[in-house]
Amino acid sequence: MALLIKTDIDRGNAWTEALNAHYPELKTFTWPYKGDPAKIDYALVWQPPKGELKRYPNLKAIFSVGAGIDHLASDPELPTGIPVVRMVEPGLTAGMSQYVTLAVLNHHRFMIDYAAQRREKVWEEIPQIAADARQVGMLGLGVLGRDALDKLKAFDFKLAGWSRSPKSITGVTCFHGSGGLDAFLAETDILVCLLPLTPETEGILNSETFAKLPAGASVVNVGRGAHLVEDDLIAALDSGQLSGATLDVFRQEPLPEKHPFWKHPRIFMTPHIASMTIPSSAVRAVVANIQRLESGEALQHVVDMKRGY
Ligand code: NDP
Ligand code: OXD
Repeated sequence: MALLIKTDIDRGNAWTEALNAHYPELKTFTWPYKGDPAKIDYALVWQPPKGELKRYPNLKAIFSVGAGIDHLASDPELPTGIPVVRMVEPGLTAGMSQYVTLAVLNHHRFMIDYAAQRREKVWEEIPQIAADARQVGMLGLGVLGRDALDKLKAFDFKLAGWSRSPKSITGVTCFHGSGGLDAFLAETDILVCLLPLTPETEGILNSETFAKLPAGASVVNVGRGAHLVEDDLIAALDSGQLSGATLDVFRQEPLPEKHPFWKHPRIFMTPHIASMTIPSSAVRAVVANIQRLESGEALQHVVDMKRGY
């Protein structure tokens, strides 16, 4: 049994070491692979070159190193009929909840304004707003969105969420479908995007969406860069409809040197690090799934490729 590893976010041989330690019977190879493609049973990949995976005729499953699988869905030659498994692992979930909490508190406590004041050497207090007077609205109530909301409960924010199918979550006002979006946005002061990128969700953070938020709301995009219409964000920030944005993901990564986001005073940015899969914890999810498949059980977290997530 052999597994091919292709990941840009591996540090050293972390995946190889973790897999060898947890599953010595599994042979591991790192990409680029020069051996016989027919000998590869599993692929564990992040952003493989388009057309790469079709080279392996005996693949039994494709594991995404990340939670998002848009890097696979966008491959026009992705082999069909082979299960694609997204990453669900405690380290990735914990990292995302940390980042979302940090970003929400940054906006709630006016840190973008204080950073501007600091640049101008201005010493001025901005009146504090009680957390229970603000609503945090989560676009996406999946593994990551739900955990982040759960962690935010500690701060007393009003919490709301929006998903495709109806949900009932204690302490969270739930909305769903296109019919529920406007009511969700109308009360949301800090909007967080944790949606997968699909044809339905692309461009969802646009001027129409921003106009439906209360004036002065802020936006946190940790989903994918293509969820955001970039010019619409700049217009909404410059008009004051939005007071700030935290962006971790971008249409083009790395963000081009001349991109206006770099210098925008009301944008806080990070280079797609909101959360990272940690091989030493994620290895258990991959190994358990391979063992399931090998013993004839159903795989967990298989993506519905028609739905796109
Ligand atoms: P899940 O698949 O668990 O959850 C997706 C959620 O989005 C579900 O609640 C789903 O609704 C909802 N959704 C999907 N399509 C629609 C739609 N058309 N309308 C309304 N709701 C919709 O994903 P995860 O929580 O694991 O991950 C979410 C995304 O976060 C990833 O796809 C990835 O893009 C991003 N991510 C970013 C990282 C970073 O470092 N910046 C790290 C990890 C992930 P329903 O429940 O009804 O199906
Ligand atoms: C992911 C990511 O999808 O890191 O896991 O973006």
